[in-house]
Amino acid sequence: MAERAFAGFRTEYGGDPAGYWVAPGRANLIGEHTDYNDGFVLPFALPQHTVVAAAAARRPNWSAWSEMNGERISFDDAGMAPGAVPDWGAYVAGVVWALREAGHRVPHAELAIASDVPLGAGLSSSAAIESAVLTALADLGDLDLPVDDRPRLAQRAENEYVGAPTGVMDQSASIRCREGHALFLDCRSLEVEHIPFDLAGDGLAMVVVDTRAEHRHVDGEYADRRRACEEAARRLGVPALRDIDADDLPAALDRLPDEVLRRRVRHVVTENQRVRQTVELLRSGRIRDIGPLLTASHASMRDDFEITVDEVDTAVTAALSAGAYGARMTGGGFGGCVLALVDAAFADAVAAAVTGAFADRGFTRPRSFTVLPGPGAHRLS
Ligand code: GAF
Repeated sequence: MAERAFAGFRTEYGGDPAGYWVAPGRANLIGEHTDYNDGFVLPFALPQHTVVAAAAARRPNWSAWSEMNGERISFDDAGMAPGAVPDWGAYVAGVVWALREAGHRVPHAELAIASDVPLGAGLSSSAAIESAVLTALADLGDLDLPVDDRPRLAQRAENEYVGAPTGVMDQSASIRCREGHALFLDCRSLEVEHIPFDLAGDGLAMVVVDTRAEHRHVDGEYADRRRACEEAARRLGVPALRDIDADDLPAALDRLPDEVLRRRVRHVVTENQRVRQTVELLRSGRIRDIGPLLTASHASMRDDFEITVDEVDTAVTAALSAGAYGARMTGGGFGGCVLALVDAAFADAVAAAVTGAFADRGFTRPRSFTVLPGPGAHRLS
C-alpha cells in the first residue's frame, strides 16, 4: 500500500514524499456503545490499515489525494471551516481543523492516501484516515502533541467537522493499540492497559465476517441510542451510565419510566461488566473462556440495544453452530462485521458455515478473513 500511496503522490505532486505514516482499522473485541457512556471498551488494531504519504507543501494550503476515488481535494486556511470540505475530504480537513482549534501550528502539506480497510463495514475506515493524517501532520510539523492526547483531537474532527456523534473508541484504537494486545480503555479517564491477546500462540484464530449487510438508518439510529442513554443517565441522576454499578441495576431499572430505556440501560451496564470480565480472563491467559461473554454481548446488542440485523444474527448463529467459542457483531451496528473466536484449525470451516447459512437465507455472499492484533498508528519510514 505504501507503493500505491507513493505512486499517487508522485503523479499528483511530483517529487518524493518526506515519509509514510500508517494507522489501522479496528475490531472491537467487546464493549459496544459503552464509549459515549464513559464506560469500558476492548478493541484491537487490525492488519488492514491506511497509509499516508506526505510532505510539506510548497503552497500555503493542504492537498489530499485518495486512491479510493482517484480524487484530489485542496483547502486553505480560509476554506476549511466545518462543512466547507465535504465527503471523504472532511476526514482530512477535520483533523487539520481540530489541530488548529487546539492551538497547533499545522504545517501545510501534500498527502496521498491508500487504504485496505473495508469501507462501511464497521471496521473504522474513517478513524484510520483521521489517525494516519493526524500522525503524519504531527510528525511533519514536529507538533508538541503527546500520543495520549491525539484520540480526542481525532474524535473532535469526527464529531464537530464530519458531524458524526461518535465516542472516542475508534480513534483511540487506531492510535494507541499495540501489536499482540487488546486495548483496555477507560473512556472517562482515557487510561489504558495493553492486555496480551496472543491468539496464534494459543492455536486460536479470530474470524472476521464482513456480512456486507447494507447499513440501514445507521446515523439516525446511532444518535437515537446515544440520546436514550443520556436521557436515562439524567433520569437516574448520574453523570453517565458508567456510574450505574451492575449490583444496582435492578433498582435503577425500577426507576425508569419505559421499557425501551430499561433495555438500553441494561445493555450498557451489563456490557461494561462483560468488558471487565473479559479483561480478567485475558489477564490470566484464558482466551477460550471469553467465548460465552462475546456471545452474551451479542445477545444484549440484539435484544436490549436492538442494533443488529438479520445478517449479523445469522452469521453469529452459524459460527456458533460450527464450533466457535463465541461470536458477536463488532462496531456500531445495523450491519457490518461479526467476530468469531475459533480454533485456528476450524477457521475455514466456520467461515464456510457462515457462507452456507447466508446462501440458504438468500443474503449477499459474505467475505471472511482472519486477523491478529496489529500495531497502532506509526511512521513507516
Ligand atoms: C462506532 C463509534 F464510532 C464508536 O465510538 C462506538 O460508539 C461504536 O460505534 C459502538 O461501540 O464505531
